[in-house]
Amino acid sequence: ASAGSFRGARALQLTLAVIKPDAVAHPLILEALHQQILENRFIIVQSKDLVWKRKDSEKFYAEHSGRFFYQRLVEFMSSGPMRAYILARKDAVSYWRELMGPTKVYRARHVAPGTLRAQYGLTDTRNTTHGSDSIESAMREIAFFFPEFQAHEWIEREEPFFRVGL
Ligand code: IDP
Repeated sequence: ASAGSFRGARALQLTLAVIKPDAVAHPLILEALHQQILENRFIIVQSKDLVWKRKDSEKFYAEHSGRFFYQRLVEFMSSGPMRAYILARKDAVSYWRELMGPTKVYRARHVAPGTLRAQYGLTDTRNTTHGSDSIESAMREIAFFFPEFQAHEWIEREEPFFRVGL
């Protein structure tokens, strides 16, 4: 078979996944979330631990400025270490969003009890994980967290047979 017919290759996609400070603060929860990434057969392209300054938090969540939870959110996201991942998988963007569950933890517990936020989230703000909501957001957010990562180069050099959703 030609390289282009490699099973599943055409649907391989990149996404940004982040384990937020509430979950990184608990080693067992961090480990459980990491295991979920592996068990769901994501390829970990890159990962790193980092701490945001308040201005990073404000910039990343600028679209929410003015919302009632904005101050709480930016303070929380700059309150301690996070772990960020560039993940690759078939339908990575929607698959990770499904796994995380709804934004609001109380709602997640009712409608999607098996999801990461339902299982490990503390509050609507401290909801354990972030995931890009579209391919376009994924590219922007990957660049925000991993400015040195060259998505196009990775696709061409490392995975020449994959057509990542770009
Ligand atoms: P998402 O993280 O599921 O994409 P967004 O609406 O983009 O959801 O919100 C970004 C983050 O802001 C959420 O993950 C959560 O931490 C926080 N947030 C969103 N809505 C609320 C709320 O109603 N109360 C408190 N925090 C919220």
